[in-house]
Amino acid sequence: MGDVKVIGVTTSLFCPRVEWALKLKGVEYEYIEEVLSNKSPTLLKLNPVLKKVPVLVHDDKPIAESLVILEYIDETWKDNPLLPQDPYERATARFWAKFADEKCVSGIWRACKAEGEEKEKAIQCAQESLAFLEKQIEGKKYFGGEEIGFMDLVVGWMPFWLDFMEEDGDMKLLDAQKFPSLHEWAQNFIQIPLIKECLPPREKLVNYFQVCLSYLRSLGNKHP
Ligand SMILES: N[C@@H](CCC(=O)N[C@@H](CS)C(=O)NCC(=O)O)C(=O)O
Repeated sequence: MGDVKVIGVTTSLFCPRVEWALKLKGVEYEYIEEVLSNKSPTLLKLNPVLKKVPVLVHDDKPIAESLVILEYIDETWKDNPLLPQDPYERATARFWAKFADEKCVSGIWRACKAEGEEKEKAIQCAQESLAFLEKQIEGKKYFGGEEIGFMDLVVGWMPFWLDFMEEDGDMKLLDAQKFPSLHEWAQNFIQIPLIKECLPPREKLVNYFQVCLSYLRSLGNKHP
């Protein structure tokens, strides 16, 4: 198994997916909390290119970018596979994971940040992305079928973090009427004990996005 460490921050949407994957595989690891306002020499050494969390360190070898980390974990520890075996299904799962991180995360942030006239348009745009996820989960327990897989971990932040984003961003995105299957998946996902174990205490996220939004709004159009 070797020595496994995860460098993360509690408030990050991208870090728990790494911990969930390790837990699903039964891999023991040490979690090290980073302070992004004053990045540690360790983080700068382990991820000198992007300087972001999460970073996985396996036997002193660092791996950055959460989707890359998930694939590394899946290839290294074979129990409870995250990606399907069939190459086409694997490619499809990767496509949707990339879509969720690139389109949904940024669309939701944009809707959160938008004010005035732009708000409705940004909400509609974010919901168009969620509609694709709704189609993917329709009629299924998990995105990959009967077991938790790659895509569940990738969008696994939604059931918890989105609540706070909706509140601080003064909007409703994951509407149970519009997205019944995604909403049901979210309700169920968050009840799984292994998933709950890696969620931050609620008080850590209260007003967290409000502070992020004030900062992002102060940047104006410099932030996507
Ligand atoms: N694409 C990256 C995104 C990671 C990311 O944005 N991490 C944030 C925390 S949520 C970070 O480290 N930000 C520090 C910075 O941008 O300087 C991944 O999937 O790992």
